[in-house]
Amino acid sequence: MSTFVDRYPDEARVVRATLVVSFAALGIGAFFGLIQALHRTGYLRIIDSTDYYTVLTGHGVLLALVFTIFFLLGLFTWAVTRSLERPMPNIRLTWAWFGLSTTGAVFAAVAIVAGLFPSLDMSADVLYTFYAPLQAHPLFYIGLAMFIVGTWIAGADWFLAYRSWRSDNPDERIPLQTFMVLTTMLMWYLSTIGVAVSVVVFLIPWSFGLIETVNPLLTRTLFWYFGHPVVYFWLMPAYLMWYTILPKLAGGRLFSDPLARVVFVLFLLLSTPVGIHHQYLDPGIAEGFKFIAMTNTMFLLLPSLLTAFTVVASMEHGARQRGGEGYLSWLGSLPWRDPAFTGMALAGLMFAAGGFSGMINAGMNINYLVHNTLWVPGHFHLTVGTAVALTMMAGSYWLVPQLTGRRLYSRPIALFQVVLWFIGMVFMSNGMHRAGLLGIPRRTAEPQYQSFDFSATIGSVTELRIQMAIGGTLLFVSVVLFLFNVLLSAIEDPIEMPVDDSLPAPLSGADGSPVVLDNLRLWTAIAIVLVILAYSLPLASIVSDGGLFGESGTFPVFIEAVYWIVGVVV
Ligand code: HEM
Ligand SMILES: [Cu+2]
Repeated sequence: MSTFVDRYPDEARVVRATLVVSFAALGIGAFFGLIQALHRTGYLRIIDSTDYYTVLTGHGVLLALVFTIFFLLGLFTWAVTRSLERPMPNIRLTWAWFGLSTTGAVFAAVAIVAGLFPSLDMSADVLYTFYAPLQAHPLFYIGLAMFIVGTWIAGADWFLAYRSWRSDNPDERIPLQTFMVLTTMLMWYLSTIGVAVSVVVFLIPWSFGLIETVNPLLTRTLFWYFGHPVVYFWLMPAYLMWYTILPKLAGGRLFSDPLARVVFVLFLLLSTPVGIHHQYLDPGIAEGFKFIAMTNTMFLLLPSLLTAFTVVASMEHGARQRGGEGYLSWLGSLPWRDPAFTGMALAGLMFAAGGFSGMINAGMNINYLVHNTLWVPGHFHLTVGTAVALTMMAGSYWLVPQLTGRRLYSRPIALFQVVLWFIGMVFMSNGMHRAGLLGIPRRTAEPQYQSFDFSATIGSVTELRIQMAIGGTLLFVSVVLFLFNVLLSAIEDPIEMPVDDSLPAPLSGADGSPVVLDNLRLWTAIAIVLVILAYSLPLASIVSDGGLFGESGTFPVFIEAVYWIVGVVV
């Protein structure tokens, strides 16, 4: 028996490198998170309030973009290699995308952190959403552009691996993990076009002073065109682990391979045409377009509910294999002492809660109540901050041994760590959600307005602040434990078989399902049509109102694009 690192030493090296970058970003980003949580609740202030935006930008970019996406780059490389059972076609290309995206991420991080040192005359306090009118140093945008191009090349690398596998296996179904990687990347190519245009055509020339103005609404819309699908770019690696690793850890097998494929195809089709649901309060977009975005968003519930069903069914199957019985008492037969299992299961549980607050965000009228309040970070610390981040940490406890050939330093500490994250997040996100309902704003160093009282119907604002501060502190401690455990694992002595890395076949395999599911060209074509339907009119309207490079329009707007297009046609 051999493990991944023995079979694919070159690939294992790249995956380890991506994880090092990912975890470094996690450590620094979590430290920034702790500073914020203590600063805005007023318990400990080690920075000036004027530096809050710098720290917040560092937190958002390092965690939501660098930590998650580098983990994805490593995980997908591992998944493609092991599921196609062949090395990457050209390991130099693999290192090339690693180098490019790492350099880009470092550039962006340097531009942000430089903001803390006034003598450096460089800053990027533009938050992880980085749209105009906030402006960053060119290095920040250039770094982002390199990072994104790096992910494009990584996708090309995986498609090349697939192509060479396909020429040897013309009639086989695409292995499930590779199928997940390819559909995710197709979605990524489609959606990153928006942010790439925004950064390269508008923000970079603007930050260099080559153009005077930009149309802020246009850069916002191009950002959110990408900003919703990026959510699935965070989630898909977690889904990949829930579908293909979690059932095995639970002691069973994936319930249905075809259902998993359907879910990934649905995400490819539905994630991009909904981004306008982040812009319900933008005055320059007509209500009708917002309404369409809301309807499309509700369809996205379907793949999420299918996932909940499939993953829970697979866990139940595992529990019954281990002797579990009864309607619910099978839950007790799950391997709760395994940190990888427990971390992922708790992450999934939190995701359900995040799904509920997400539905509230998605509703056009309820959104007006919670928009730009602390409710919103409360929501996404459940989704990306727990469903994704905790799954990645938990998954590492199973992955890192295969990538290093060494056993995990401490399972009890690992178990404690994942539970600590769960508890910390219960506190912090409960505090944030409720604070949001009181109207306490997000992205604010000092939300304690003069002569203004936030009054709670249950509990008190002080109680919410304490919850956020305690929760944030527990989360930071959890990250520190995680990093130490992984670091110490890397210097253990190598052993023959550090972890059981085999993955059992699904209960219901791909063979019985329609071949059309594997027709990636067809799904991509439909996805493109849906994007054109959802975005051509709003974009035409935004440009005709405000100009490509900005000029003041008239607000509020009605569906002028319709008149505009009718005018062109007639
Ligand atoms: C140690 C763990 C963490 C702590 C203590 C923490 C704390 C916070 C706090 C207090 C805020 C709100 C700041 C404000 O609006 O004024 C925030 C925002 C945010 N957090 Fe975290 N967080 C943690 C982990 C994470 C993780 C793991 C992710 C994503 C993977 C994440 C992503 C974000 C993002 C995207 C924002 C919004 C930034 C913005 O508004 O531009 N956080 N965090
Ligand atoms: Cu969204």
